[in-house]
Amino acid sequence: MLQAINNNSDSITKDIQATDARHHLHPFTDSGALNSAGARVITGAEGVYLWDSEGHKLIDGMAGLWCVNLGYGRQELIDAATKQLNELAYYNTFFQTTHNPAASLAKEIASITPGDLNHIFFASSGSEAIDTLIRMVRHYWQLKDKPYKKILISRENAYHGSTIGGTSLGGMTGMHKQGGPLVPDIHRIRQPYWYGEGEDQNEEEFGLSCAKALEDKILEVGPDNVAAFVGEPIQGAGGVIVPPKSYWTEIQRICRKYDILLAADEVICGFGRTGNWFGCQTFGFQPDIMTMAKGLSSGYLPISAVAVGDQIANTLMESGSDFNHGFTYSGHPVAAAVAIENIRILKEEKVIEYVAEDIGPYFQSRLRQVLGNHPLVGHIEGEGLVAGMALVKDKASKTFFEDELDIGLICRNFCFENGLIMRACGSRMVLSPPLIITREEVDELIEKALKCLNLTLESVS
Ligand code: PXG
Repeated sequence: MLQAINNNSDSITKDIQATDARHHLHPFTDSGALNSAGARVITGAEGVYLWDSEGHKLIDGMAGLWCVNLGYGRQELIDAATKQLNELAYYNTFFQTTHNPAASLAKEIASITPGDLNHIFFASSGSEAIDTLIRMVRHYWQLKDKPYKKILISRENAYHGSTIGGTSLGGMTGMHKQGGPLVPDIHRIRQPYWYGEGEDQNEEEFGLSCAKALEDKILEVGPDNVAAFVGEPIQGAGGVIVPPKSYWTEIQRICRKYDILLAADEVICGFGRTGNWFGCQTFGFQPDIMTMAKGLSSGYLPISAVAVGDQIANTLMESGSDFNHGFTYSGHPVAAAVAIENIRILKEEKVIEYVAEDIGPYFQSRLRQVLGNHPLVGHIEGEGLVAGMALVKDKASKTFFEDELDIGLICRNFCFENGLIMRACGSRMVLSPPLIITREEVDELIEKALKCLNLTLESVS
């Protein structure tokens, strides 16, 4: 009987893989290589666990793709979507129309964002939110009669999505090489990666010198030409790079000094990931505009938003003209209804407080206790429930592995084989589990990570 079930699941897996290989092009993937290996087929999920078609159970150390903040299978989110689908499955927010989910979600977001980010523009993905931000800040300066202020400054190794705007704003060289030319008038400065690039400076000095790179860049291109600086409070896809404490407040000071808008890309850091509603609160700065996505709906439906401060929004509203920008699904009622319910649960269950006071500190300290002394782990950094680990060849001399070895990929493959999803960003391993993870589940996750680091070490020794 068991044999029959296994044979059956084997053939179902093979069928899905074959169909996938024939017709499905995967994101950020070498499709030829994947098609010959066959994709893993995910079939179900509950809480912090996933199951695949071969019956393997995996603990999801990445909350999907940094987004399933409330974990899988939350009935309230499913019910919110079902109810809204029955009432009004779709209507747009163009042409002088609105609906309760879009209006109510805008109010909710305005109530949790810091400062005067009181006006919300909706889209469906982080990339669309970033493209909206690029167009909106440039348009803002045009309305202010300063059309020459159009340069955006971001950082090397930043990730801001993969539309042409997101790719251009981001600092991923592998992406820049494909599908260009990129959007003009975007400049990048160095990233605040102290462990990898800080050399002899102490952390706080290094933070200030990375912020100084912004001032140098502004002076190089001319302050009158710069529209905005954009950054992730913690770089996510870049490998979870946590800036020194001195960094963001100095960046803010420089932006204010030169009349440059400060934009936070909160697509990963938003909605509790770092122990506050937004990453900018963890680092003590106030953006003029911010993007959010992922955790806004815990990934249950695609929705993103740009929260716009009074200064920019009032200029748009007083311009007497249309902002010619928007998407069919801007403010989609079903996605908005799920996001409203998601925020309600985050508030009612005090999930942000749980990350800040309980599970975040537990996760960070267990990571360091259990993995900190591992010979492969050069450094661990993180805040709340997000962390990155640098894998190194030699800890004492801080020697990194050769890129060709792809140590991160070796480790990630051991993780998959051993029931753990841990992402590799180059040679950095990153974790970003659902915010509802328990202490026991954190222990399990870190035990599995230790086992996989040991296997990785054995395989390269
Ligand atoms: N900004 C940031 C900071 C992000 O992390 C985006 C924008 C774009 O969001 P969309 O929804 O358009 O994907 C992101 C997305 C990875 C990975 O491999 C990270 C993201 C997306 C896909 C893969 O870590 N972040």
